[in-house]
Amino acid sequence: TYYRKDVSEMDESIIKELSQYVLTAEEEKEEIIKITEALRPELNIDEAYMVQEELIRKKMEKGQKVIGPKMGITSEAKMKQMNVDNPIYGYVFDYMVTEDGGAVSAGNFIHPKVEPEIAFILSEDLQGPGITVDDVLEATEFILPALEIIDSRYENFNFTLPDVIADNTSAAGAVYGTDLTKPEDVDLDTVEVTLVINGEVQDAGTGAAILGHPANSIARLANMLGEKGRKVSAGERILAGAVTQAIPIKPGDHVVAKYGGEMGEVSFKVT
Ligand code: 0L1
Ligand code: MG
Repeated sequence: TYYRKDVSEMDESIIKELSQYVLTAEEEKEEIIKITEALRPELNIDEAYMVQEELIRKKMEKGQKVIGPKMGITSEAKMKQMNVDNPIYGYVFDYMVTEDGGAVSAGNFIHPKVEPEIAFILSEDLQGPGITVDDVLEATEFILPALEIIDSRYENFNFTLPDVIADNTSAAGAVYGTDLTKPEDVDLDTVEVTLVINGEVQDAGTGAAILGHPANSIARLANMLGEKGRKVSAGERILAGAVTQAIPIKPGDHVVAKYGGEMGEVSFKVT
């Protein structure tokens, strides 16, 4: 039955039902009312990650492959807006990825928005607790530009923290740049990133917008996953978080994120 407070008692059938609820919305591109309004008001964060895990399992069962984890709600502004202190994580899958400079079809989404991110590739696995910024930088093989497309499955991006965790943190698309930079060759907290759509600057920020330093976001991820006996793996592309606000995109848009510090740029077109 619904309305159980104890996480360990959340029925397996409810986890399955809630994960199918968000999966169907993604597949049919039909927005849904948030879980905490439509189905389970008391959904908490632990339960929400159980729903996300089941969603990930369902995708893998279909043959879809994880490219890497992503961190969400990593900016001061977003945390304040949602009244939370902790970032969240989800996973980017192969079917979400478009090559740098390629075309993304708006018809694949409900109400997509784009945000420029900083991505990491590690040369060794990291598992918390106790992972620090220095540990992350030491384990980092490359830093790369990335654009993330977020597309909450919920009406008007209207959700609570557990809702968005269950919805795989709105993960919907990713474009990774091809310019790989060594971590010692860029100041990740001061590096400037500008989001340009159709030649017009939409917003700009520095790496510090991501939890003070992008490597701090990866450390938080390794520590959160460590609590579950999981880790961040070498070779995965990891999205650390957004440098600016997310901007809605539509057919005809040409989206470019330009990075300082010789990190290069990354772009895509919307059709
Ligand atoms: O990647 C993100 O920061 C998005 C997390 C989910 C919040 C949203 O959909 O706005
Ligand atoms: Mg993001």
